[in-house]
Amino acid sequence: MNGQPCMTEAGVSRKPGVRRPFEWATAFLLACLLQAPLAHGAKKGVAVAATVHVVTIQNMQFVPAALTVRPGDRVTWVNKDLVPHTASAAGSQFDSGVIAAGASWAYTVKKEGTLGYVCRYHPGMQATLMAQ
Ligand SMILES: [Cu+2]
Repeated sequence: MNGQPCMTEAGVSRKPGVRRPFEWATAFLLACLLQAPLAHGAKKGVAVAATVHVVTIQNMQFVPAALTVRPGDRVTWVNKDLVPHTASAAGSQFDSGVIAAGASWAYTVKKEGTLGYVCRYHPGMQATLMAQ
C-alpha cells in the first residue's frame, strides 16, 4: 500500500516533462524510418548483406582452403608468410598479382560459381572460392 502512491507520484511527475521530447523523437524516428526504406531499398537491392571475408596465407597455405561467399561479398587475402604469394583464379576471373610478405589484397565476388585458385609461385597452394 505504501509503495503505490509513491510509484504513481513518480510516474505523474515524470510524464509531463518527458513526454513531449519523446513525442518529438518518435516523430523524427518515424520520419526517418519512412524515408529510409524508400531511399535505400530501391538503390541497394542485392548488395544489402555483403560480408567481408579474410583468407590468411600462412605456412604456404590458404586458410581456409574452401570459403563459401555470396556475390557482392569482399574477400581479403592477408599474406602472413615471409615470401610473396598470389591468389590467382584458374579461369583468370581474378588475379591478385604479387601479394608481398605482410601485404593483403581484396576482391569483390562478382557472381555465383565455384572458383579454384592457386598461388602462381607455389602451385601446390590450392584453394576454392564458392560463391552461391
Ligand atoms: Cu605462394
